[in-house]
Amino acid sequence: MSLDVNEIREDFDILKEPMNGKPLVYLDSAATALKPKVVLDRMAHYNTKASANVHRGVYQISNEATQMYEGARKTVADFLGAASEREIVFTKGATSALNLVAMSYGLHNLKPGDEILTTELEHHSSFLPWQNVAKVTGAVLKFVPLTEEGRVTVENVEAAVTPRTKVVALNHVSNVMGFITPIKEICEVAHRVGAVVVVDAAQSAPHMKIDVQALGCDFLAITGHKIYGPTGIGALYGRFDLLNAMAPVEFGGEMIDVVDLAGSTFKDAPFRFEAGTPPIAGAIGLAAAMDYLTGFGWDAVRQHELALRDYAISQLSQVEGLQIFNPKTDTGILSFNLDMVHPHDMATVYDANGICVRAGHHCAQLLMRFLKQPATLRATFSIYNTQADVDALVRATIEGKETFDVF
Ligand code: C6P
Repeated sequence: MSLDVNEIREDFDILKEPMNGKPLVYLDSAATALKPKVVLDRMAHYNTKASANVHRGVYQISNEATQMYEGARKTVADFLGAASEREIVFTKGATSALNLVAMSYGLHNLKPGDEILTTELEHHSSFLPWQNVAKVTGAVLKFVPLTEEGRVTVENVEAAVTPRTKVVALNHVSNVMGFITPIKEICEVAHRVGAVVVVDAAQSAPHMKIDVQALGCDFLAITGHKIYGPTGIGALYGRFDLLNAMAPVEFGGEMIDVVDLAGSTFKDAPFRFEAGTPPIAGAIGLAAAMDYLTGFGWDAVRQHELALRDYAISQLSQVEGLQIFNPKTDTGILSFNLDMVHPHDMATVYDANGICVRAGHHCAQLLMRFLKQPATLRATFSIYNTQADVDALVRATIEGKETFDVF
């Protein structure tokens, strides 16, 4: 089955709103995806019909709220193929999920001389928490060399892993290159030396089926707003034995077992990691978004996005002086620059044409250094994008080239 994009576009009111007097062409879903009506409706339902706190009240609407919130946890567990919803911690997003692993597992389990393996392909949210763990614990941060193209390979991980490797932290899909990392095989290599694998799946979760058990990873982070859900919600998957042995990093309401002057005890995972009132509407919205997305079928989603990718590459390649940094991208994420034109200048032309793309270092400065670029343009293709969107992008690119042509 292929996607009915016209029907999908009806679910996103924002696509009817012009930008700078032009029809909106939204090609920045890797930064944040648009939110369909069903997500807003389910959040509104909670806020208008059952707006009570969870796990606390003994009255009807509080029970309803708890059921919706815990139901959302089950939806996330199913979405990720987790063995149990006890392996799902709700967080603010991928950043806080990755920080949680580093600050709890990392700071408590690593010691001087231990090795953390990561890559220059990482988003800052996947790299900086481990740089901090290395600084605090005396562990050594090591980098898997990327291929010339910028990929992480199993062979290079295998060559970099040592008996001292305790953590392997890397993304499933790069937010700049769109490459898929061979996580399953890397997990096998890492587990041979007893290391845990922490996967940043912020950019894979919106585009492909994730099965944490099949991947064999120990931790995996996702963020709701890239999966057509709301901002302020994400999730950490953690293998239950690991998660339940980890110390909380935030302390407060509802994460406790017994509180006493002499000391306190805490609930089992995942609740010990959810101190205070959680983002209830966010969790409910995230579950709605996951139901919405999986309803299309992963094959149809992937086929649609890859067809747009192929069309965009074929069209953009004809623009003289345009360099695509990832012509073999595995997803709908495309990074490019026009010779001698700063991406922010180009972004102003796109903006004037109603086109949203991202220009900048994409929170991946290590990778910008690898690419020898201060910044790039990035367009991402998603379920609501069309060939007409690609055509608009190409037209504006040619206009930008003519506007800024320095030769
Ligand atoms: N990348 C982008 O434009 P948060 O901000 O916590 O929702 O997600 C952080 C994050 C983590 N890992 C990867 C691979 C990401 O791409 C992101 C967010 C956005 O590429 C904003 S910088």
